[in-house]
Amino acid sequence: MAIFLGFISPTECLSENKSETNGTSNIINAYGREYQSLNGEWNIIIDPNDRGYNDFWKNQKPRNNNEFREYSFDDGYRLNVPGDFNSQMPELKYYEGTVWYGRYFDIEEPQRTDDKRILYFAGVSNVANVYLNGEYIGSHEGGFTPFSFDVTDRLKPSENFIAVAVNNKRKADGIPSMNFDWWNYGGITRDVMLLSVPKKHIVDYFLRLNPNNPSLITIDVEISEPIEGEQIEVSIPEIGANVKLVTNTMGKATGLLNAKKFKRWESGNPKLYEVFLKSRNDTVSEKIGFRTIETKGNKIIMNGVPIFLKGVNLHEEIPQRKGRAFTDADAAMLLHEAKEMGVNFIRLAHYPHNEHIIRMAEQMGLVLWEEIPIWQNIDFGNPKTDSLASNMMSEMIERDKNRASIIMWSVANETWPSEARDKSLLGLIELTREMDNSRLVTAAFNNPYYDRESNCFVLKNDPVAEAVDVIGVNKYIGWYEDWYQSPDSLKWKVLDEKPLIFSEFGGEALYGNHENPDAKWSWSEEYQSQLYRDNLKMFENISNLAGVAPWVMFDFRSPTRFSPQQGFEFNRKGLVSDRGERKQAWYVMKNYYSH
Ligand code: GCB
Repeated sequence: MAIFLGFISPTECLSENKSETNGTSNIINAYGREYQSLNGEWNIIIDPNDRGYNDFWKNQKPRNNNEFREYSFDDGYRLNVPGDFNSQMPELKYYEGTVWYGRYFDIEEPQRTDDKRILYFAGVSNVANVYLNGEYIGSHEGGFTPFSFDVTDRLKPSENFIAVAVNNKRKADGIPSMNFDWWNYGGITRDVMLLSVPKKHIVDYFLRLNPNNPSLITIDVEISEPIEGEQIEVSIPEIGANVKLVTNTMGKATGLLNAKKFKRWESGNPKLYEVFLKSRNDTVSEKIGFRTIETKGNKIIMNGVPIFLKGVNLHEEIPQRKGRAFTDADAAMLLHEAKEMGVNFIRLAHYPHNEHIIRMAEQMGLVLWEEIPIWQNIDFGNPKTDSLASNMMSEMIERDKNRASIIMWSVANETWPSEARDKSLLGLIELTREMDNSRLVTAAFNNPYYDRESNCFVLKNDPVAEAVDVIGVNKYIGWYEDWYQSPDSLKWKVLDEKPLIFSEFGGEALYGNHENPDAKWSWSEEYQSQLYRDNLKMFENISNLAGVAPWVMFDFRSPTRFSPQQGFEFNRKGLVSDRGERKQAWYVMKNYYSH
């Protein structure tokens, strides 16, 4: 008879153990540190009944035939890490539940033998419970931002056993929530690293041009322990600049660096400087760019000059492989295809993308909009959901605040006014500005509406739209909405005192389909490209238009798409097919952007 002891659910496990979580405050620039990669093939156990929370995490000696055990990581399935599980095994295509990942590792001696060892996960979708050598070490919820644990005292020289229970079940109080229009990829989807850092290390820093006086760089630095009086030198050898800062009782220091001689990071001309930060015990360096971003009236101004954002939306999915993107090569494929169309701007939809994409975009001079996965139907007002939203926002800003390419943080996609939503999102906007006053705050709205009397699109009574610096508008005119008037006579007056980005528009087409070109239901390339031409015509009437971003770069997998025209389970609004074929609408946008 099977021994069955009952089990605890992953959610219970998460909340019960939360207080035990000893995740260090997230170290930034993990890739700039000495590390041992824990990527590779991991053993897995698929656990739809959450049986494993009782014991799968215990030390797994390599199988001993005399030992009684009803499960084993050995000799079973294996999955690549990083990588989503849904695209790696046909059995897991639609899976939503727990998968246990387990592996052994010996530790490589770090260069400094008394270093601290930090176990760093760049991203696990969506909830992770982590166990090391038979002990629970912590958990994390949110699939798109990193988390880490100080494991210095828990490691053995060899045969360390790490187990991670990964759960991607959709939840009503989750972010995103029960329904969203992309594949719910689960798994250890990003890099896993064992970092080596000095015991007292530089854990966090933020350098940006001072918005009030852009000939100065404002610097905030934090060391891992609250030591007062520690000196930190920040230098940029290329221009002979340096400054010495001293920490306060919390281990934090602030200062200014003269930035008169700097070349700015510009879209298309992305100057980056190697910046060194040196404390008594630690040195870290990273390439950082400097630019200003602000709004003046209804314009977006970068480095003092108005910029029109020629954009596109991008999911973190490799169309040809039909799975999550996670490598530098993936990033190159996605970004180069976007750049080919002539864009200077990418909206990273609908969640923080991996650092490879963001850093490469920065090197390529592409301007970015980054957002958290608040996507319709969020359980605003639920304290658990609201605190999850704040965590996600903070973790995104923590990780990416030194990236000059990011000019906007977005708090939400397509949410409608209500007391609870307004309170949550206004709170998030405030948090964002507190953490980073050197960027703009935005959100994507689908509630502007056509007012027949004035033949005009308007948006009224939305306090969140009033609060953001830049308003994003998602409208599928010619697709989900019919044209109310001819495109060139349709007017827009949506918060026209501030900049507006048309953050989504488009329609579906199956590459190579030229049948019934005038009919929407045909999914023809002709219909899609005409829809693009019409929208571009309408844009001429939007006085505060500061940028556009078609939905979307590539056809992408979505379980909410059911029609045969779509080839099932694909959103076909891509300008490029899932096999890399450019549709007619791609050329319409290429032409628009070349002027
Ligand atoms: C939207 C959403 C986006 C969807 C898109 C669509 O408004 O923001 O995530 O995929 O529409 O194709 O319907």
